[in-house]
Amino acid sequence: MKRHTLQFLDAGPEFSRYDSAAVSILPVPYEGGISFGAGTAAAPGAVLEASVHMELYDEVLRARPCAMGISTLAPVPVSGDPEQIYRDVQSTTADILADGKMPVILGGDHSVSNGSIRACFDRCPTLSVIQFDAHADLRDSYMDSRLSHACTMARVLDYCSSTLQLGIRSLSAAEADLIASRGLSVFFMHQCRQSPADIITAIDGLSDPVYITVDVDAFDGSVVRSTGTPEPGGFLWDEMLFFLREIFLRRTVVGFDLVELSADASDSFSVFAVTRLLYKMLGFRLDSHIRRTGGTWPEAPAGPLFFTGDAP
Ligand SMILES: [Mn+2]
Repeated sequence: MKRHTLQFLDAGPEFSRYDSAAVSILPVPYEGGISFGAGTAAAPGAVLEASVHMELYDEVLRARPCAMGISTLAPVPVSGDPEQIYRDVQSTTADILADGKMPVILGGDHSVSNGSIRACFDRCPTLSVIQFDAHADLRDSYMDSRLSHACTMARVLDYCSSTLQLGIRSLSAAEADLIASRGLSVFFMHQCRQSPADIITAIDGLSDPVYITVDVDAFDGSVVRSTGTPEPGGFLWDEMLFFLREIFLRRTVVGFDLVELSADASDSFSVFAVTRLLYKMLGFRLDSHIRRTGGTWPEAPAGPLFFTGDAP
């Protein structure tokens, strides 16, 4: 696997070596599927650059999640057509899984999730997909493309029937009809805020393992302002961490992605929020593993089989 010239965090080479890492970050600087604002192609680079300024210690977990080993791969080439990018993301994600590591896809627009979710499903046919997003993304096609960022959950539903959509507050009447007719598990933003216990129940009802796709427009604009198709409302930072923590504790997360950040040189806050979110989620994953296996926090990367106890 080809390494990125930039590595997530500034933890030292022993913490970013592919062979010993538990996690592999795959940047996909692609924005061909977007419809409104540009800038998501620059997001992976901006996150990697911001990450070197981030503290490695997690004050909630009281540990250094970087000890799991986090390797950052060279970006997926994005000069091809959407189908080619889909296949490239799918095959690289499959390779990461085959090496016993958790794939983390760093977009790019939401269309990049198509390939990584499909790869996780092919390896784990009981996969559930949890989406955090302002938008339902249930259109069968958008602007003549079935791989548009507005169609991501429609594509997932082509093959995966276990889904949970959280934070939605923008959808068409046709998407609302689809949710009703298929009985999809969708919690609109106001429901997330009013009935968090219902979401915990829904998480408990999902099959394992779980893939999480986070469109950062799920956040309130006070947390992430720079995103391609912003919507008012959304999760505050602590609300998002609460739900993510519950997911990681209650389910086996096999992979996740962070998409739709729009890099803007005048807004370092949004970039840093996404960078911190990525690291928080990695910490949750390692903490969940340690709790299940009864181990202790590692001092150094423990190798590609680190998740053997609870991964495919
Ligand atoms: Mn969205």
